[in-house]
Amino acid sequence: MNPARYQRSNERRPHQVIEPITSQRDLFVLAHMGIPRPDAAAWQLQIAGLVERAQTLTLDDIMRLPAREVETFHQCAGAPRRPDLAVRRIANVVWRGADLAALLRASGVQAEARFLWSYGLDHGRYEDVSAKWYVKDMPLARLAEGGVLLAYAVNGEPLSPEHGHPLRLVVPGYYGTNTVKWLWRIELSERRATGPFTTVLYNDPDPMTGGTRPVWEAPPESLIVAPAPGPLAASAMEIWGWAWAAAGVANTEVSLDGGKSWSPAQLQPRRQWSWQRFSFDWQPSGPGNFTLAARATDARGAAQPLEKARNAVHTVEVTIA
Ligand SMILES: Nc1nc2c(c(=O)[nH]1)N[C@H]1C(S)=C(S)[C@@H](COP(=O)(O)O)O[C@H]1N2
Ligand SMILES: [Mo]
Repeated sequence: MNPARYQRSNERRPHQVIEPITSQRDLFVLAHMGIPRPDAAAWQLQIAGLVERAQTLTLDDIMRLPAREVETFHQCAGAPRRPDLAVRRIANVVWRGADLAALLRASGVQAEARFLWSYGLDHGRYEDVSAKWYVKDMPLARLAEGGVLLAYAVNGEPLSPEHGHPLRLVVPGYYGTNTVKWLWRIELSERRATGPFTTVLYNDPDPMTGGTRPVWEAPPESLIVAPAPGPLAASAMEIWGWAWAAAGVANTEVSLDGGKSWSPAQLQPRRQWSWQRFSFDWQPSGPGNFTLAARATDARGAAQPLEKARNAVHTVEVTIA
């Protein structure tokens, strides 16, 4: 691995997240233990565990399968053990790859299989844990909803080393932590994976059950792109940004008073699992300080909390001269 340590780079401020499709060059990089740099010619993917026929595939084998493209938001959940912190690390990309559900159907899924484990080539230490590999899991039932890819390209370009070359898992609607980069093994199991990234990390308290809940699906969230924080002229303007949710966003609202009162915003439809643009025309009533806020509600009726959540409401402080 090079480097063999935690990587976080290419972070952007909300008002910089303007382009509808995030180029690979602008995409944030998150890697817990470092960046492995496998030789694509020697690399292989194993499909194992509760399948009728275990398989080993080369990159050529995977690239010969029918190619699928999926547009989806790509979001880092933030600190693994801080469900109360919103980091707003968000992008929207088009992944290209092979359909994992079709490949597994061809391998034959055994009846007892419930979870899909995915292994990345990276290993080592992250904070107080150490791992032989980066291993994540997901419910096998998610495959039936479609869009789960073995991706080798993003926005038409091959994956760069930082973004998972030669292959990564893509689970549209799930937080980024589940999109395993440098993928080398898929394993079907009756139970959840046992490594640190699915046990001590990335399990949030669940108020509904009193237990914990894996950081899988992304709840509704939104980000104000414009205006940027700071001084503004007293002229008419558009308040706009992006909204997204695993289930799709059903409506968005804007507040001019820090979330005390809300007005409906206009919302564009989503494409596959893409983020959705919202906008609100504002004519400031006069000079003063305003706390702009946006709130998304998803297709299941869940809304963003005001604070203390990964998906807490984003606010922007502006001053009208
Ligand atoms: N193998 C591996 N895959 C990984 C990670 C990792 O540390 N190792 N980090 C995850 C996290 S937390 C995020 S947010 C996304 C980031 O993907 P990107 O760097 O391509 O934007 O990759 C995920 N996949
Ligand atoms: Mo992340």
